[in-house]
Parts: sequence; C-alpha cells; structure tokens
Amino acid sequence: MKASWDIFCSVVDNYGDIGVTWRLARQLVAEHQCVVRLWVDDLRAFEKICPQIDSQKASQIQDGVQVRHWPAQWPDEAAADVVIAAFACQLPHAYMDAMADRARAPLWLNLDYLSAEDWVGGCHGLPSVKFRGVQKYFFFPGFQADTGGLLREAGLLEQRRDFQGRPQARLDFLKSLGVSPVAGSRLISLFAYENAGVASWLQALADDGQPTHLLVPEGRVLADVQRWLGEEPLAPGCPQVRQSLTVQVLPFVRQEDYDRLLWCCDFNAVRGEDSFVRAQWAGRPMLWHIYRQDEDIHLDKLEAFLGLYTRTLSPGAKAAVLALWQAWNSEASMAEPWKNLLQYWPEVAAHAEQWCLEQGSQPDLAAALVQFYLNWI
Ligand code: TRH
Repeated sequence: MKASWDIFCSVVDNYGDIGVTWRLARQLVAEHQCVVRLWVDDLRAFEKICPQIDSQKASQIQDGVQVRHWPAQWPDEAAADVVIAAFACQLPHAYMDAMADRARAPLWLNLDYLSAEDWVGGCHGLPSVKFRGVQKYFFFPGFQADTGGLLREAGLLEQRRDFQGRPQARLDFLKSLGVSPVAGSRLISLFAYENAGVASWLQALADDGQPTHLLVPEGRVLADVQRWLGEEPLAPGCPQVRQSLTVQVLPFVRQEDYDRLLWCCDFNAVRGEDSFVRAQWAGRPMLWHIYRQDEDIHLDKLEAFLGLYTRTLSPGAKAAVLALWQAWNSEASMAEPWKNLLQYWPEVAAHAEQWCLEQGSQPDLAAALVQFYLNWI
C-alpha cells in the first residue's frame, strides 16, 4: 500500500511557505508515488505561484496532489501515515487527536527552516515533543551531509544545463515574457525585500561600461526601484533606460517559469528560502536577501551560509562575495562591493556551477524524507 502523507502549510507571509510545500508535495507524488494531501490556509498566495489553483475550492487535484483548503473549522478527517508540519506550524487539535487515535501512530515531522548553521546537523532527526504517545521529530533541510538536504527534483540540473546550452531557447523564453535584451548585455533578476541599498546598486549598473538589463518581478522591492527611477508606478512590460541600465518589471510568473528566468540570467538576486535554493540550482552567481528575524538571528544564518559557500574561493573573490552580500543585507551602499565583484567575475561564475554540482551530488530533501519514513517503519 502506498503511504499517505499530509503536509500542513500555514502561509505566514509572502510565498516561501507555499513555495516549499508545493514543491515537496509534487515531488513526493511524482517521484515516490506517495498519496499526498497539501493543507493550505491561504489559497490566494498559492494561486500566485501556481495560477491553475482555484482559490475558491475546498478541495482540488493539482499535479496528482490533493490540495485542500485548511479551514478555520477543522473537518473530521483521518490522519495520514506521515504528517508534516511545515515551518513549525501548529496542527489543528482535532487532527492531532486523529493522529493519536490511529491504530498505528503516524510519523510526525516538523519540517524546519533552512539554515547552514553548524548545530543543524546535530538536531536533524531528533525527537521533539510527544502528543498522546505520538512522537514528533525535527527534520532540517541543509547543505551538509548530516542534514535533510535541499529540495531538488529528479533531472532538474540536466534540464537546466540543456536549457542554458540552447541560446535560442533562452531568447524564446525571454520573448514570451516580453523581454528582448540587447546583445552583449548582462541579464540580472532582482527579487528582494525592501532595501535602501537598491539605489546605489542601480546607479553602479547605470554607470558601468557594460549594459545591464535588470528584470524585477512585481513585489516588495519595486518601490525602491521606482524611487530611483523617479517613475511611479512602474507597470510590467515597459523598459526604462538610464545610461547603461535597462529596468523592466515582470509580472509574477508560475514557479516553473521563475526557474527558467533564473536559468536565463547572468546574476540572480533572490530572497527568503525557496528562490535562494533555486538560484543555487541555476548555477549562476547570486546575491541573497535573507528574511529578517527578531534579534538579528538571520545574520548568523547569513554568516554560516557564506562560510560554506565561499570556502573554496580565492581570498580576493571570497572577500568580494562577503562584502557584497553583507552590504545588501545591511542596506549599505552597493557601489564599491559591486565594482569589486566584477573583478572576480570569471572565478565567481565558475564557482556557482561548482557549488551547484557539489550540492546536487547529495540526496534531495524529498528522498531524504521518504528514507527517514522507511527507516522509521
Ligand atoms: O516570498 P519569500 O520571501 O518567502 C518566505 C516567506 O516570507 C516565509 O514566511 C519565510 O519563512 C521565508 O521566506 C524565509 O521568498 P521565497 O522563499 O524565495 O519564496 C518565493 C516563492 O515564489 C518561490 O517558491 C519562488 C516563487 N516565485 C514564483 O513562483 N514566481 C515569481 O515570479 C517569483 C519572483 C517567485
């Protein structure tokens, strides 16, 4: 009998919570033949990354996943064999009772936030709390072999390389988004939170000898971009040119197309958790705007990742990457760090592919979850 899985997603804000759980749910169905229900409390956020979602429906099948609206009033539902509470969300009390009432208790996992910090490996897979005899376990994604790994669909890197090896496919895809970069221009995507450092980066790109075409998906950073351009509001589709820099706003696209967009670009600025991982699979130099947390604990996460990511770079390139990422995350001036990074471009670009290869050689998160379940039974 195929194992049944319930994944619970409470959308705290933005798109990372649903982005991660939707990816995982699909992969469990497609690659591990699991029977998956994905419970989501905000279907409108879901609709943004997956337009075929009908946000009015309480239940629908999408890509083999049973997508259920997680209602305030919990329906009477039996618990699955494996229960995943994503990002420490609180399960409905009645559902927890249903877990405890099963003849055989389910495997209950808390799928945690992604972090490169050292302690993660030591906590991954450990028991957490118990509810009426049902044990919960910590499951940590991560970059090192002692963690649960990263979400990565089978064949993803091969698809990406094949796409990047076909310049016409790239141009066709960009054209479908209304983007026609001039030959020889550097293509950059910018997905970030509000950031006072944006203006200094845009100015550095405008002053540069090489043309840049900057693609900005609609979202939180747009106000800063508009302010620098002196154009409000900026609508998707109409490029604005300032010296060497062309700025173009893009509509929010479906998750698969966002991947392709990352594959097209020479440099990707990403944020949160899921886009951050996808930029790594794109194999291109990148910049991470980390999600802010109380008491600045996100800065420890940033430092931990940078420590791993820059380990094999030359001292100069390492310093350049550190300076750029730190400037971005402290909203400081990006002008000098950006110019400095350009000095090391070939090395940083080769390193991005090398890092992707290294991470891609580890088991992926969905496979690790399935293996954890098999070991547990
Ligand atoms: O949107 P994010 O900032 O999400 C999260 C949440 O804020 C969450 O609460 C927090 O815990 C987490 O960050 C750290 O960033 P993220 O994780 O990159 O998610 C964005 C998703 O949106 C990702 O799945 C890619 C997708 N996306 C599209 O599908 N189309 C697009 O055009 C773009 C720009 C993104």
